[in-house]
Amino acid sequence: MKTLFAFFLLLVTCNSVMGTIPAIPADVYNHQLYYTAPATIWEEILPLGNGRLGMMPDGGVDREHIVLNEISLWSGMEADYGNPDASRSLPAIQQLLFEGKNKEAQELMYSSFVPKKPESGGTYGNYQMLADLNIDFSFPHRRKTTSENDTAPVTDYRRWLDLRDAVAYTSFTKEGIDYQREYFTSRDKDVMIIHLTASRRRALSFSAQLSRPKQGVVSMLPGIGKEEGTLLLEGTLDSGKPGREGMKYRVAMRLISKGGKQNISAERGITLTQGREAWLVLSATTSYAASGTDFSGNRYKEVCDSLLNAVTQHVQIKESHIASHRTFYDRVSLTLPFTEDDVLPTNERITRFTERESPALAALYYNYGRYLFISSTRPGSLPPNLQGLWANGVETPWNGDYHTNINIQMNHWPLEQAGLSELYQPLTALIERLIPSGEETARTFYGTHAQGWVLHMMTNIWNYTAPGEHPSWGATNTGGAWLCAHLWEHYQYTQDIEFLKRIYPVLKGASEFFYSTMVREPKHGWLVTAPTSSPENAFFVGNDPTPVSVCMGPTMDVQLLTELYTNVIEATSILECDADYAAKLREALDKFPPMQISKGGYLQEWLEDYKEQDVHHRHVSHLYGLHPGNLISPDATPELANACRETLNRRGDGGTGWSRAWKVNFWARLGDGDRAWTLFKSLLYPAVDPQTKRHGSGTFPNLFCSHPPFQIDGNYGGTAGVGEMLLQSHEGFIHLLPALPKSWHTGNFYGMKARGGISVDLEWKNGKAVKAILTATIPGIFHVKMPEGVIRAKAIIDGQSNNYTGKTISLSLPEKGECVLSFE
Ligand code: FUC
Repeated sequence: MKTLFAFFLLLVTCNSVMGTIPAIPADVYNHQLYYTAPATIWEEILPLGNGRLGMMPDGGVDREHIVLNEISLWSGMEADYGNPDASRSLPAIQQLLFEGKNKEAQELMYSSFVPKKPESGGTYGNYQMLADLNIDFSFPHRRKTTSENDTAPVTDYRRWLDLRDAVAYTSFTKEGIDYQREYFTSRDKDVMIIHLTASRRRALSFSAQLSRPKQGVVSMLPGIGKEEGTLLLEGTLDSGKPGREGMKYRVAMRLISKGGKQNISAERGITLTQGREAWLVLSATTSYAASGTDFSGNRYKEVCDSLLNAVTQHVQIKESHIASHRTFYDRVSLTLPFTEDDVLPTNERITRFTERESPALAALYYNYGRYLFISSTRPGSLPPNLQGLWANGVETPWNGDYHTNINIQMNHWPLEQAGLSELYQPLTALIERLIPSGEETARTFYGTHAQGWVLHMMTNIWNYTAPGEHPSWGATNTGGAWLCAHLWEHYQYTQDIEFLKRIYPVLKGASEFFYSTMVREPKHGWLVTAPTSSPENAFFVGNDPTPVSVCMGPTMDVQLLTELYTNVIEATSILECDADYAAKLREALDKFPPMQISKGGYLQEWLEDYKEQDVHHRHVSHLYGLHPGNLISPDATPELANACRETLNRRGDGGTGWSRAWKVNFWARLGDGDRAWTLFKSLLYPAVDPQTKRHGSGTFPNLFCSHPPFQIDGNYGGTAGVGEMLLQSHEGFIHLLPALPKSWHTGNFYGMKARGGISVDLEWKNGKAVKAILTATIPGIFHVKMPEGVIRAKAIIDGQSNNYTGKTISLSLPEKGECVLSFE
């Protein structure tokens, strides 16, 4: 099936407006980031990762600095945050909310409804970089130089990242000698490899050291017999609790070389003198031992053995690494109109994009998002955190944790559609591990009558589920409900009943929490969450000038819980269980507040038509029902969709990195491709001010999204947005080209997935679909929709040809059945 579009992939998709096509095929630039100088800031560096180990080489000529990461390396420890004051004060807080005294309710929360801190210093911890690897090079001098500093010029410098192969390179020429470095992180062997070559004998000399800003001790394990030794960096992080050890980690590095002389010592690191080809092989592990993952104590001890193993196979490792990466990466392809700007180095391409649009940059961004996802998580690992896998310090912004009021969710938006379904496993496992802690939190914070489990708006690898320490942002208690939407989404895409059976108790437990704790607000008798907040916006009550955040039943909660209850009800009917409970949920759903349109015409964010403190607030939580939720659409609920449009116009097209990415998705769901494209351009706005060098919102030279600072959610949200412009699946329809911007007039994609277990390939020209191939994993009737109105198409299913005409067309496909649709 994929071969159908292989031909198109090789073609340069030329934007005729832009004129001549460079000699190199466009497709290369859909899959490559490149630069003509070493990185000067971290956000210019190319990220590599195997879902657990990460490295970022800056391509420095004399000194190469490589930041290393390991996804489980966290300070802190598991702790009890249960605060008995919380459940005692809950009735009073709710009463104040019933009386419209939100400020007083919030004040009471400050003193009572906050996590109990067991120790000063904090056991919550944070994600930390693993280590710095610095490689200092010395180059042979052809001519006699007068001083050591008299360095010869570097020519033909280039560093690049091949997204298809997941290999990065640096190459340059100095004194007539060509140098090349290649870097990759192998998943199969679980090692990081740097392969260094010089075009002349005895031209490669360097010294490689491992270090860490703190808690790192370097030592060496001598080799046995002829074997070279191993350099180690080890340490123990803070647990945050006096007397308790934190997480331990170990990094190990060895050198293999052809020619030259090796030396190893704890003080100088590993040195090579006058070699020609060398491999630095590194591995690392931590003592994090969460059940069901790979991070066991044994691995910590065995890291040096695994390294030895890899060392003996270093040459073959690259080939198997590329093959295994491609099993993920090659599943999907996207080609969009190309311009001559696309051959520019990536940093210049981003800058040029502010003046002249080039749709192919969206294809690169989409491919990069897929690349980043494959690199930042894998089954058995942890989900990508706020920075994916890549952190360059021991103090990571927002602890580099898992924020659950948008961020970790956005991280997972593109994955199902991009055919990376199994990469849901780390998130699923993380959610399952949270349940015991979430049950505890439900009881301590909400009282003994509280059932099920709850997660507020942030978590970490230590299963934190309590409210955030500041109720103005920490009170949101629908983080778990939102994560349940993801579990359901995975089921919808895969139709995997075994998975549904596994996650049903998680969904049910989340719904039980709300079923047992929601209260009737006095004005209408609606069932609402209380206390809570609409992330992380504030409003004014009456004429009181003090902004408050704590409220009852904000729109986002209503939407999330409508979906949660509906999904649980549907699961009970698929799994034929819990009919009585489903009936109770149905009854409760009837008492939920409706979505309301404010007198200003926009969708109301709160139960009351409060005036918000920040009209341009980055969170647009009340539009959850439009995206990623499925409660609002221009076809099914036109009035609400209009209100969403008003809301978005009022919020504006700016915002932090991830906020812009979300807006791409909103406009795609509203069927406005050009507006989605405008937002995409805003997301791609160069984040580094050329004059001041300060960082704003947009995109860094290495295409990392800038909140600021770097936060990976915007990358994943933007990737999802590109996908949503081309293919959507909700309300029982597969929407082809639902929001195509005018400038994306010609293109193709293959391998994208839609809900219902279906794969879609599509080719379009002049803004109109020409040909599509739908492949079902399970049998079913699939309804296809397109924005043009009436579809006229010939469909060939199992060799049988039929003509279809209609606003939607319904195709019946057998298991693994394929339908080729040719549009008139
Ligand atoms: C949420 C957002 C912030 C930031 C942080 C990590 O709290 O409101 O903008 O993205 O997460």
